[in-house]
Amino acid sequence: MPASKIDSLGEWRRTHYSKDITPSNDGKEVTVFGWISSIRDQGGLVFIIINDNFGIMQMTLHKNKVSKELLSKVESLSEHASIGVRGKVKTMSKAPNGAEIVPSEIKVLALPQKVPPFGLHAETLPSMDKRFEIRAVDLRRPKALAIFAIRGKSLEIIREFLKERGYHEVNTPKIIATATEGGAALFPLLYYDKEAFLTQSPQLFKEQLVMAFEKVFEIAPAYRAEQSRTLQHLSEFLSIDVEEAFVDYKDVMNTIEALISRLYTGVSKECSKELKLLGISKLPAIDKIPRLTYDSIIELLKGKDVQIEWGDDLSSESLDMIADELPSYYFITDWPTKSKPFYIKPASNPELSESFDLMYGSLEIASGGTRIGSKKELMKRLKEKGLKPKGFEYHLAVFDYGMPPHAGFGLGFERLLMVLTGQKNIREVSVFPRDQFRLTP
Ligand code: AMO
Repeated sequence: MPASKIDSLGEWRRTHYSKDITPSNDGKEVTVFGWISSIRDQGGLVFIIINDNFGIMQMTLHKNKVSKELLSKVESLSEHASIGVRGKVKTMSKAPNGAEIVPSEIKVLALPQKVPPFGLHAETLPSMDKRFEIRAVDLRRPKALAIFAIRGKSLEIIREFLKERGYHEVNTPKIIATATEGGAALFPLLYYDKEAFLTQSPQLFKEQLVMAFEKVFEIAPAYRAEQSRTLQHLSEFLSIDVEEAFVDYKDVMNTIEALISRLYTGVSKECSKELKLLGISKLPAIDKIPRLTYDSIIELLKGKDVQIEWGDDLSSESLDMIADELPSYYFITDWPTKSKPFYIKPASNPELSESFDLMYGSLEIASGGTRIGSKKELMKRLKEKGLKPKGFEYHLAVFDYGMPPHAGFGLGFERLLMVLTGQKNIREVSVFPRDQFRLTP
């Protein structure tokens, strides 16, 4: 594209956003900026949809009423071009927000040199890998924008909910010395001259922090070197971690229930346009989430064509069968102690633990439990799990000073968003997903 076709920004600055192009500003002179998501040439009229930070606005050009210069500029435009527009707001019931802009001047600020291998509004898309090579452009699709509007709003609602209830937001180190989540693999790294790892979970930090803050939460990335490529695993995901003193796992499940309920009400209210765009006419109201013990799940599986012994973790095959009967949210509680990490508290029958997983059909959304409060017991459980207490000395040390009873949970935010936005692949709800085969962009 010849450089002469590109205008400089110069002194132009935005006076209004798309959300301000409404009948209440009828007649007002405005300067707006954005990128073009659609152009329709209908004989004497050209309709251009411009996207900005707050949504979309329409610019309408009457070909026989504008200067040659303006017309030739408009003819040079295509989807994805970035432009600035000066013009007057005019009430127009069919336009987004009930008004449009009739331009007097246009600045062409960036023109695409390539046509993306997918249309912004296309129903069928090329493979995800192809789209993700230019993810920033892919994110301009209205459906992707809707997902991330819901993602942003959900985070806001969750933070607000936790803060209202008195949880302190904390940030803990992401470079750590020892593993916490047995099964999940670590990413090793060189920390000066020592081996260190990227954190799998802020588990031990959040537990320690209840000593001082009593109620804490953290929203931060967690890293898992997942060896298989699935639709629900990322190597880097956003973990919502909550920990609280003087409660047990049942109280924590109540908190999750209230959190999910608030999230659904809030997203329904504030993101109805985005949900509709994603084909979701209405989110259900979530009130009580059923609680089923691990034992009852095993009973349920007994009549089915699946091999499972008491004490086994639930295979994806088993989970699919459970999902046929429990397609929405439910908790699986009181897991066998041996299937849970060392910090989970065994129940009065020590074969069982005070633990739960929050499920949505076959998808695990969160897990948590009551924690062990005594150093002696924690050391015993570490050994039973084949871990060396020496590696956890820094953690065990604080238990000498009186650790209050406490409980908490960790929730995979992208998985929750998959459910909220109806996505089958977790990568669609992450701006730049990381998996075994993707380290760029
Ligand atoms: P857990 O290992 O079950 O528990 O992880 C908590 C939640 O994190 C999500 N999750 C993932 N999401 C995307 N990609 C992954 N690779 C991935 N791995 C896990 C899941 C899961 O339920 N410390 C405990 C929590 C606690 O007890 O407080 C923990 O990390 O949704």
